Amino acid sequence: MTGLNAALERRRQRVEARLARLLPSPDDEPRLVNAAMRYALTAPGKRLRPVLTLTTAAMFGDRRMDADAVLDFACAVEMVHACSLILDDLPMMDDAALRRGRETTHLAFGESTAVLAAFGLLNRAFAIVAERGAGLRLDRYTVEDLQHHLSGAIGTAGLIGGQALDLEGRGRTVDLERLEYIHSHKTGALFICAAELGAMAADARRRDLAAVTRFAKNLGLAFQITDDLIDRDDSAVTGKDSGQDADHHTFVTLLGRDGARALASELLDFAIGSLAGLGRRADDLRVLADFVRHRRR
Ligand code: GRG
Repeated sequence: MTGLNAALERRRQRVEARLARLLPSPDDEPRLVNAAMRYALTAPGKRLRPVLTLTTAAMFGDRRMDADAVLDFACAVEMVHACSLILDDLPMMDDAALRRGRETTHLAFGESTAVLAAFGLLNRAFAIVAERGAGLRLDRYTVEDLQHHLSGAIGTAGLIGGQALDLEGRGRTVDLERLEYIHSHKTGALFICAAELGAMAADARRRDLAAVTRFAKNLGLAFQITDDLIDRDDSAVTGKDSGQDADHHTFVTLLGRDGARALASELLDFAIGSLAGLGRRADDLRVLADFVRHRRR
């Protein structure tokens, strides 16, 4: 993918090659749900969140690190993301027709199968963290810490909470503070979790973990703002319906395009600033921040 350096691109490809292998076979029952899980998960996404997991792990991991387990954690994060996309696209939520350049999962498989596939992916993600976490040899964290971070990121203090307030705010006036709250939860929480899982799986020092958390918090919010900026772009490039945000407040409707771009840029500068104590080890994170700054899809 353009904008990633060779190391990041390699990580993206490792995720791409692994994802489908972690799912139940499409030949096994329930075939339709298994097929829908595969359809949603393997659709051509950017894989930014799992790349973030692999990158923070690479920054802190030594020879003892279980690289295969970390890859599976990264894929588990992508499963949670794919689950959230299926649910977000449903008629009772965003009612979207196009995602990642394809029909949304509920249009391809029907709503009930799509909902079951979403929960199938979520459940699989937790199973992977439990299975793979059991083999980690960490001094500073436990497998329960990893599970706790993941469930916290998804719950009412994370994606679910952000989505709930987003839906509540439709058709109403939402101020900037509220919008930041919504998106730092709806979108930001999984970026934070992705970065933290990698750092924890590499047994990073608490101080380094805190720097990574600050980086991911700012990156996640900036990512959402750039998402709002490209919402009206050509769906042939973005792979999703354009103008999907037309009926609700976004950073662009509140700040204008220039204001939104300036805020995204400021957040990305903060994100990069959080890495000051990590030196050259954090260079790949700096590249990821620049990828978000310039992305068109
Ligand atoms: C139970 C996991 C779970 C969630 C329930 C539906 C919901 C609560 C939350 C919705 C979260 C959501 C879909 C936020 C939007 C985040 C966003 C900007 C998505 C687009 O991400 P990209 O551009 O997509 O990384 P690709 O396709 O490249 O992966």
